[in-house]
Amino acid sequence: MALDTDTFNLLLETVRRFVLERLIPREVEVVETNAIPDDVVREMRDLGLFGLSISEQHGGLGLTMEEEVRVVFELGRTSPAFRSVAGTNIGIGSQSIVIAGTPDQKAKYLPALASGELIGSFALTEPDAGSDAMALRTTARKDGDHYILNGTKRYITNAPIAGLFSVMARTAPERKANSISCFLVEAGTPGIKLGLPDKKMGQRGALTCDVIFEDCRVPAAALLGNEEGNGFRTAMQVLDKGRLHIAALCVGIADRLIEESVVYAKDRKQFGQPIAEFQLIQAMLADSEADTYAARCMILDAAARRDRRENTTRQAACAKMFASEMVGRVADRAVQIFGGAGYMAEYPVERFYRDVRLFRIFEGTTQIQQLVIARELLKAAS
Ligand code: COS
Repeated sequence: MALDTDTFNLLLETVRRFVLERLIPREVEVVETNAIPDDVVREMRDLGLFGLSISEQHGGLGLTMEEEVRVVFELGRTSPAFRSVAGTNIGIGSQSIVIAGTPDQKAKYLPALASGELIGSFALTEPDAGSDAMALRTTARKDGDHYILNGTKRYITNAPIAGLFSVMARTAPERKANSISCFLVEAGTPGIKLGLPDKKMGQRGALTCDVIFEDCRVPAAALLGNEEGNGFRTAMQVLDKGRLHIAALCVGIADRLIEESVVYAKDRKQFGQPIAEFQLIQAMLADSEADTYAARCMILDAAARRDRRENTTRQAACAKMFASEMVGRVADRAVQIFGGAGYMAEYPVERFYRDVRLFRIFEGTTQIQQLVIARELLKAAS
């Protein structure tokens, strides 16, 4: 259910101020410590950021998709690591349960995910199953009223701090969607091991690592929806939403990069005048602004369609592809406008340039989005 306009505008304004006053000043600390400070996490919990899209019935704010992306436009104006800690709880870390959980599973986990007391993590990717998600090898073997999980999940966001994993595992050997099921596995269950923290190009503070299951025994009640064979389709539905959320994040970062570029271009003088006076600099600013505006419009349209319960697989893939490529171009132009300074670690544009590279890769590469878009088009025409 949508919030009333005044309440929603107040939320947007609060998040905008929170980003400006509380998050942006802590960006360097996050890079240095590779962690989000506890007091910041507490404030994010108090603001309801962990439960934006989880229903009010389950303790969240119950935002529509359009409202969620508008909040994410704001959250995007700072290091993506801040968004990462809360974003998985309203995205891929909770959506399996929202989409396909039993009433008991929803009641058990969603309130703690919505408050941020529990961190959710989505465990799909494996060493040999990235883009080809259906090739996953992790198995879940039925053993009386339990399942036994074996396998390795890779690059799992928030795994080092997660309390709950949505684990896609094979309950049958054949290559088909029905062979894959989803299990809600609590951290600390015997048989789960975490790998060393991944060393990444950017996004310091957003934690990922391997999650290894070795004869990890979970009760049958951990089977999502109490039904074998719905794991793959659920994962795809989770990603349909997740891709819109990531696209919105790209727009927020692009806005920030444009702002940084404008301030720098007006201040930096060459040939006796601010570089902002040069039309070649203006052209880069204009291209970045038009790119960002186009992505924002696409995302808002896709989100509104999703709120109208239309199938948005194609639109979400379009938005994710366009926005992630777009923010790459905007970051590249920002570095160019900053010139030598843009290559220096002391300026945020250097950090964002590395951070945004991930968006063309995770939650489905650009090439996977192309494949999804084309398949949907061809399917609609047949
Ligand atoms: N919503 C609901 N169901 C979906 C769906 C969606 N968005 N996408 C696919 N499905 C269903 C299909 O309808 C099909 O169902 P049936 O078996 O009943 O026909 C089933 O799932 C299998 O789909 P498909 O045949 O398209 O599977 P493929 O193995 O060809 O792969 C891609 C599909 C490539 C699109 C998928 O593997 C993918 O998205 N890969 C990228 C994974 C990814 O994003 N990883 C990031 C990790 S999370 S950070």
